[in-house]
Amino acid sequence: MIGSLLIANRGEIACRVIRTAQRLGIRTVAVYSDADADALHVRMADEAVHIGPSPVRESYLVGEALIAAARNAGAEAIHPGYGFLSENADFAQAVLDAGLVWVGPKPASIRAMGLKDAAKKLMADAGVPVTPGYLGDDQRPERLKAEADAIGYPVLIKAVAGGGGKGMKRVDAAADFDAALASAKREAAAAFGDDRVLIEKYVTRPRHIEVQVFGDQFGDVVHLFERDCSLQRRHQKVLEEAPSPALSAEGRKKIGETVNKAIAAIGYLGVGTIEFLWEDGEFFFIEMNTRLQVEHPVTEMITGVDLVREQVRIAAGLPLSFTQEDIKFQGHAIEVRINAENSETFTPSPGTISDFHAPGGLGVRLDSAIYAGYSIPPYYDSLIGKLIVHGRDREEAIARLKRSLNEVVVGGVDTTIPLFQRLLAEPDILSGDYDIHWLEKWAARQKGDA
Ligand code: MV4
Repeated sequence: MIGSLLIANRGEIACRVIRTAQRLGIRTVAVYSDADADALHVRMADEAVHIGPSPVRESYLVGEALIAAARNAGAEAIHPGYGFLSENADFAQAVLDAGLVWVGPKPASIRAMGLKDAAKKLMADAGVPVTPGYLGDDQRPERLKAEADAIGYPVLIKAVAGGGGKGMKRVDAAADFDAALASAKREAAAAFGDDRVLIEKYVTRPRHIEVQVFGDQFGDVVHLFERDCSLQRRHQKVLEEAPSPALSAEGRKKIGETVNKAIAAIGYLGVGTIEFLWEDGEFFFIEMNTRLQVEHPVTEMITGVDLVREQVRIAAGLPLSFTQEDIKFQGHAIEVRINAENSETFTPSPGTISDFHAPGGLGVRLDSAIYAGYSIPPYYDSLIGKLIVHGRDREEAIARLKRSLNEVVVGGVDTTIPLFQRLLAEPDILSGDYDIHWLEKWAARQKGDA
């Protein structure tokens, strides 16, 4: 088992990883930038190493500084958290080359899933349904146009090196294709240094369903059911829940069997999330994330599995703690992301937390890294914390969420708490009847009504 772990991240996810590591008796080493000298993750860890100035490019994104910090502190493993370098194959390789344990998938898997055409091909070959389209072997504009015409409009042009909504262009008619292709390639070259694109049939009103998966060194694969992440705005998830209110038991069984087949086929190691579009009972692979995700706690709450403990065990070469047959889920969990933002305009609201009170009670969890007197630095994302609730069913989870939102106190900055209080009065949210466009339409209506 790993004896010491450096957490190459900050904020609530660093605190969350430290909690599990300390419970397992692992010595924890935090890293911090100038702005994070007084941050909670620094206080919680057994040790802390300063890695540089506040801007991420001079601290949390500097792989060499993170590896040097691990060496100097005698940490034998590195956990990347999410974001930052968590899906950077070169960093993962550098960690391994430095003789350290990488708590994450193999660099080759990170690389393979980073290119959307290769990922789609791998999945299609493993029998996973993928969105109909053209993978772009031939990038000549006339070929891409001909393929788009054959697929039928609307289509999506997607950057091969893109992801998470970056590098996507919807085209509604043939006449618009050439201009859209030119700008998609320009943007992809600028953003990713790779202007290759693929073409897909546009799925008009899907839900975003993602399945948590695990693979160990012995080829065992299990899934931990799905999360519904459809409530999002500009590709920023706002509310996530598990299980999805849209999936029937047979739908859940079907998608679970599909992902286990896929993960076995690609020889996946570690924790991963496979993202699908779900529409009218059909699902299509869109991309795979090779990191622990922000919303992982809803899966933990319905399965009782500590995903970070499993990550650490897999990285230490131990087998998974359970088989697929062992895994059942109980009840329903919902997460809301509490950001230091104005809940009407979604604009960041940095500042000092003047007052803070965390909600409690059965089935209530707040993963946060703030405290009264803490100043939210402007260099990083505005996430204050994730409020996660669990109930025996969705209704009980919603009742707990409503009450917890009334209990939590964050003074001194605007937060998205009022947004969730408004959303939980909406019939579509209470019934779970929403797709990926619902929130943006609702927010536009709110503005229109204002
Ligand atoms: C799509 C799609 C519709 N049709 N692909 C957005 C980011 C990445 N996860 C893929 N995404 C989409 N791909 C086809 N063929 C709609 C989206 C999409 C989306 C997907 C999931 C969650 C939120 C989304 C918001 C906008 C667009």
